[in-house]
Amino acid sequence: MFVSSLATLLSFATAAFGKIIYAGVNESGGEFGVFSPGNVGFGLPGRFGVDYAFINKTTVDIFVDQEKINFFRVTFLMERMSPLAFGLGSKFNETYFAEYADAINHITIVKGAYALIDPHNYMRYNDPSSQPFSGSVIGNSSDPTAATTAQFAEFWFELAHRFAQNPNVIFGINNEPHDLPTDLLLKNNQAAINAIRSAGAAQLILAPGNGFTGGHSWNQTTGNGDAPSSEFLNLLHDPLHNTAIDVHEVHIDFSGSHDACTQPGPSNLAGLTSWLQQNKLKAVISEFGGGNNENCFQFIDDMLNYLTTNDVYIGWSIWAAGPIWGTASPCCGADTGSLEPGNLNDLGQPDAFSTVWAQAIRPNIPKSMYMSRVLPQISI
Ligand SMILES: *[C@@H]1O[C@H](CO)[C@@H](O)[C@H](O)[C@H]1NC(C)=O
Ligand SMILES: *[C@@H]1O[C@H](CO)[C@@H](O)[C@H](O)[C@H]1NC(C)=O
Ligand SMILES: *[C@@H]1O[C@H](CO)[C@@H](O)[C@H](O)[C@H]1NC(C)=O
Ligand SMILES: *[C@@H]1O[C@H](CO)[C@@H](O)[C@H](O)[C@H]1NC(C)=O
Ligand SMILES: CC(=O)N[C@H]1CO[C@H](CO)[C@@H](O)[C@@H]1O
Repeated sequence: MFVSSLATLLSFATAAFGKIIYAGVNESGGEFGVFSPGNVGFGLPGRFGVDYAFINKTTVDIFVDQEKINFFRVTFLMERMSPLAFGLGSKFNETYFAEYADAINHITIVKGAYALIDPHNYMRYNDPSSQPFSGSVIGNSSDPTAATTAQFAEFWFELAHRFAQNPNVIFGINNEPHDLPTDLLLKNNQAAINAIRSAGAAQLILAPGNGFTGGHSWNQTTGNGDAPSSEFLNLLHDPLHNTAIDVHEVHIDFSGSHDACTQPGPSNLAGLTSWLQQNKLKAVISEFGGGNNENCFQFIDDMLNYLTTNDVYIGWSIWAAGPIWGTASPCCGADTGSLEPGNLNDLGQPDAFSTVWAQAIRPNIPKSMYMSRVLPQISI
């Protein structure tokens, strides 16, 4: 008892004085309904509320009002925002955009929290049927069907322009790029930053690395010998010095299928932490997770404490809540369920909101966070 209350006191003290600005959850669902290997175009454009959905406003309200989090990562699919018939660029599906904007506006304007815009595309466009592996890499000049870096910039200019006046919006350039030359990733990231700034949007940008933007492999080659993210991401330039690094430390065991947590966050993030310090950069861990067991609760607690005590980290969001997970598990073992409040797991028991969230996340939610305020500028 003494040990645990001391731990609580210590975590309260560090949380209160730490530098975590954003803490929250992934809202995943806008990218759903397209998985059908080889079946290009399956699920496009899709039916809102059936094939895909962004948030449940009632559960977002629970997260903000009761759990006091201030950060939601909201996924969408670029092939729905920029339909294949138009190509990647500034011509949007206005229906899909309006549905997405309604979710973002609820989080940011109604609730006063922050929303991270997440094109959930692995730096690929034109075939999400076997994500994360299908589709042409953006800017691949050897692939005549690939969208160009210039088109990616047009897409970001348009999207950023539409949210430029909302200070609670954060721009995530893309979800989990992988298996592409790291210099091409740098080029695409830089094109997005330039486009966002030229659209008059000054908000925080999060730039992802290669290798599914894994923190544990930040200074290693990934894929088929692609150069380490650490050799390129420090070359980004943001004229407003308001770009941070987007890192995923998914499930702590790096896999959605295992319920055991075996990869300690602190040691796996050590190389990234040194690199961030050396380059005077900040990072947000926008995806991580763990199963419904004491071992994972401890791993999550250890990682969140590590983020709190290393001020290069400014935020985190766990994977995942969302309106249409049902009894499925976004990660971490079939029986864990999602983090959506009020849902059940596949065994008909309360889902991870009652277990993982209650045991490992709620105690680590910083007690003082910025809400509805213009934030200090940071990095790059
Ligand atoms: C736009 O999205 C809506 C909703 O999914 C869909 O009904 C419509 O067909 C889409 N339009 C285009 C041009 O893709
Ligand atoms: C680029 O396209 C070529 C031709 O389709 C392909 O062989 C190559 O693997 C692609 N590169 C990447 C990084 O996807
Ligand atoms: C990456 O960082 C880790 C931790 O600091 C270090 O042990 C390792 O040698 C580094 N690897 C490379 C290739 O720099
Ligand atoms: C939204 O969440 C509330 C609270 O858990 C639930 O009662 C409601 O059924 C949900 N709505 C949808 C459309 O899932
Ligand atoms: C850490 C984490 O769980 N990230 C998830 C956020 O949502 C996207 C959208 O599905 C997932 O792919 C990530 O794994």
